Amino acid sequence: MANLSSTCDDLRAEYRNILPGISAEQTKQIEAAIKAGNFLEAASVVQTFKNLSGVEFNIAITGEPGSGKSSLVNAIRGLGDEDEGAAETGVVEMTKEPVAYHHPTCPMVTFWDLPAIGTPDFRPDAYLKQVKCSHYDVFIIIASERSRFCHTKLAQEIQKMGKKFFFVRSRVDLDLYNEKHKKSFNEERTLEKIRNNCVYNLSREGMSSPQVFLVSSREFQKYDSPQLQKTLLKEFYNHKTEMFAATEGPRGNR
Ligand SMILES: Nc1nc2c(ncn2[C@@H]2O[C@H](COP(=O)(O)OP(=O)(O)OP(=O)(O)O)[C@@H](O)[C@H]2O)c(=O)[nH]1
Ligand SMILES: [Mg+2]
Repeated sequence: MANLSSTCDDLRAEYRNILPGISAEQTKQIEAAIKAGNFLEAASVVQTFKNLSGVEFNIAITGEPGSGKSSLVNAIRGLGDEDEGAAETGVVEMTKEPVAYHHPTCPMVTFWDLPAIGTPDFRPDAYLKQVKCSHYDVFIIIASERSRFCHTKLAQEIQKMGKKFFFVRSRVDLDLYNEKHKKSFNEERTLEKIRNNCVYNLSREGMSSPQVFLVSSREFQKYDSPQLQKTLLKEFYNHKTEMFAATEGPRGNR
């Protein structure tokens, strides 16, 4: 019991750090939503911040064919793959053009399920132009296997445009399952190995401190999903704050 209030203080301190200005009540709402794996509910709290209801935030999800882009969109929107309004997922190529997904309680945040990079219709050299990359505020690059050159190249191109990317390593539930038969199996160590490998591959190509998240869309509450959601919230918050400064700045100077 004694720890309860200190836990609340820690929680507020953590959120005050990443989302300055939010109240204790809002902190609780955000944390509960993130724990339930409901990013959009958490984002709808941030949405009201600074009264900038018209600020859109566009998150693009990109990666190779079958890497789990649509599954992640569904998981992050709190939907099962067969729920109404869910993105289509499957074992053959599914997503053939950018598709927007939003939510009634948080209409300003849009997830864009992009077609896969590296298919005959979307070759790497023309891909970002084809998917209208300038439209998106941040990118999630998703990879379901060992990092390939294609991912790092994509990350470089996104950085060159002055945009941020987050790297999601998907389907870690399957990686753990595949390693479990080994006598020396240790879940934490396996996850750390995967994480370090992703960071190493991105850093080797010149990206400093890349943000890597290990996620399973099947077990969305586990692994790095809470950190991914908090990072997206922070980006949304910063985006709104920048817009606020841009609209208030000149008037403030008068
Ligand atoms: N076990 C497990 N399977 C996953 C996960 N994410 C995706 N899958 C499965 O992987 C397959 C491909 O997932 P999609 O979400 O359709 O992949 P995508 O990247 O959208 O595919 P395209 O749009 O065709 O490029 C499906 O059978 C999913 O059920 C995960 O985290 N864990
Ligand atoms: Mg898809």
